Amino acid sequence: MSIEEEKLVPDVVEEEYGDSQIQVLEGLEAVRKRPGMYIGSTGPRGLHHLVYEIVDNSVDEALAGFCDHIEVEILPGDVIGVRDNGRGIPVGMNEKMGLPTVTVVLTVLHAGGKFGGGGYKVAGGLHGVGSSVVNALSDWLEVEVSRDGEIHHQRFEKGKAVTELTVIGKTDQTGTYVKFKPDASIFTDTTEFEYETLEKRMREQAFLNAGLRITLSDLRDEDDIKTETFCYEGGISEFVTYNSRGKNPLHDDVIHISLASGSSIAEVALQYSDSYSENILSFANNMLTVDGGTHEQGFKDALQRVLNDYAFKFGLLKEGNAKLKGEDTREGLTAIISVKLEDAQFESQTKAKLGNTAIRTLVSRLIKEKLVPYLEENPVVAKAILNKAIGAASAREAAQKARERERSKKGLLSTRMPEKLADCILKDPERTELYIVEGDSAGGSAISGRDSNFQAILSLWGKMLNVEKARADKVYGNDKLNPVIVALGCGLGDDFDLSKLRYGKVIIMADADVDGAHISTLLMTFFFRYMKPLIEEGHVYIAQPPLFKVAKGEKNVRYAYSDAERDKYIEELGGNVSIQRYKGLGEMDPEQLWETTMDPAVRSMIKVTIEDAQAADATISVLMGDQVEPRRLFIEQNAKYATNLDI
Ligand code: 0R9
Repeated sequence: MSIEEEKLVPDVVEEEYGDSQIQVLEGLEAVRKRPGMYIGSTGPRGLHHLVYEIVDNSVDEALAGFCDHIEVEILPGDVIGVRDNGRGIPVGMNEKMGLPTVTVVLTVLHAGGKFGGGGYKVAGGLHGVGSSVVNALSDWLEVEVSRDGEIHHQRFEKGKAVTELTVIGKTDQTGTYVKFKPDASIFTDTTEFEYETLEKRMREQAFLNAGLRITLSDLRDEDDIKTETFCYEGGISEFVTYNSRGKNPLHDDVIHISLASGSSIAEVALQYSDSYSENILSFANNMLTVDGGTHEQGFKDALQRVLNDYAFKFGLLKEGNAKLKGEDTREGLTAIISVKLEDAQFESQTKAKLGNTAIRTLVSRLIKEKLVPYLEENPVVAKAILNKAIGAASAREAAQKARERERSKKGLLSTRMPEKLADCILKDPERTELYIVEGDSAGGSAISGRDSNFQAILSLWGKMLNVEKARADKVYGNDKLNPVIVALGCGLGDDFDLSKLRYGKVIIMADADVDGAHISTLLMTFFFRYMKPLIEEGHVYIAQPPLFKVAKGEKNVRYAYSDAERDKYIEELGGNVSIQRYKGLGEMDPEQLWETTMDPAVRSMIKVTIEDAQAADATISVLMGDQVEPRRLFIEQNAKYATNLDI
């Protein structure tokens, strides 16, 4: 730090403000000592959380009705800039602290509403408390408040004010701009922001706050500038449409209902499709509640009750018929539940589960008071929904029977491995790998090329069942999937037991063409729906066979995995080379397959990870749709190249 700068730092300030300044420094110290307590982690998740904390403040200003545009920029050096066009954080003196309110907001832990001079109360009501945490965890942070015709500026370093709040210009606008650089000595894993992660959150916030405009820009690489604006007048209705893209809706309109009571409001949007999956996301005060809670449970219970009542009232189910189960009434359902309330109680630190019981009643009333009349006024829609639920109930009963049949046969089958499995010698799943290979000829090459100590090969043939388009009863006992289930050894669905997994790595090896992508996708969908922990725990990989062999004579041979790599090798070898394009795995002899795709020392594989199982659940339908492009994007976004160290 330079001498000039040093003069500006607290010494003087501390004498002047005494106790309050000490309180500030102690607070910041606590955050820097235990960052995890305040932002969950110091990994990538915690890093991105910093942006959410700042943006949440702008969203609160929007909820209060004073702001309609938020701009988020990723600047060179992974600096984040957030701008809103609200009233601007108050700049007047906070008498109690003896500091300007904006300084208090940025330096005092849990400041926010409390120091707002009583004027700060919004439906969200929870936020405005994170700015000081972000400040404490930043190498530096600058704030610019446009208010009362002037632009006020202050700079902080590692949470401490290094300048006074100073007027730096005139303006006819109002708003707040916060720019910060996360402290690399705290975020030791990485300080690099992922555009896609911020994109997902900003889009979500725009859906949850109808009409709010959020612009996200990535300005890090001047040759590859990205910018997107999210603004949805339809709010959560459009969120449902977005999440059910790729599915065939059973009714044209998204059903969108809301009900307010006191200071709380509950809002639900829903649509049924002909798919078999359910995709419900719930939010409390704009925060995703991954583990649900009273709002989600209230919705599910009320939906089940209302659909049963309708079915019996209008004769779709007769006296003596079994009632629809909850899961029957949610087959093919895409829904968003959003509640806003004061004093939200979360059952876990991560705010993943809402606990307020009054919200259960509010959501229940919402369904009863708004969905029942909707169904009665729209009998065609009601019939479509109920036929779906009744169909689901019969399929559930059939699946139950199929499962029981399989279970009773299991005694005979359990030790008999599939015919098409060439097993490995070792039995320790820490070391073993299963290659699932399409087609007998590629399977043959893989069997000859492998290291049979730890590599097992399972060849698949024929048309694989698309589980996205089949109900559970078709999956149990399916002759194409059964060999996979038996070879892995952990069962499926409710009976899935990861501890029984026979191979630590399950590697899908398919041709690098559309058919290959198709079979990989079908298998991933199957794992996702019926063996989710297998993906969640990082056991699923996709092999990466090369696309080209570039050779100069017999000695100089290189394998290229992309066009660019091919061109690089052509140049490196000084031209005049022979180039072979591999159309399929079958064209490689066993040695080549080992050398390029199976040898752990040199191979590269994609590890399939699901950061966000909920989002993937929505995407999997896109993936199984007829278009190739969304599928390619999914694979790109959800699969990460594993380094050779990982594999
Ligand atoms: C770029 C990120 N934006 C913010 O952090 C932000 C905070 C904030 C705010 C108010 C308006 N805009 C904001 N943007 C505000 C203004 C007033 C009352 N309440 C809130 C007002 O003009 O009276 N504040 C969030 C907390 C506080 N302000 C407060 F505690 F200082 F009041």
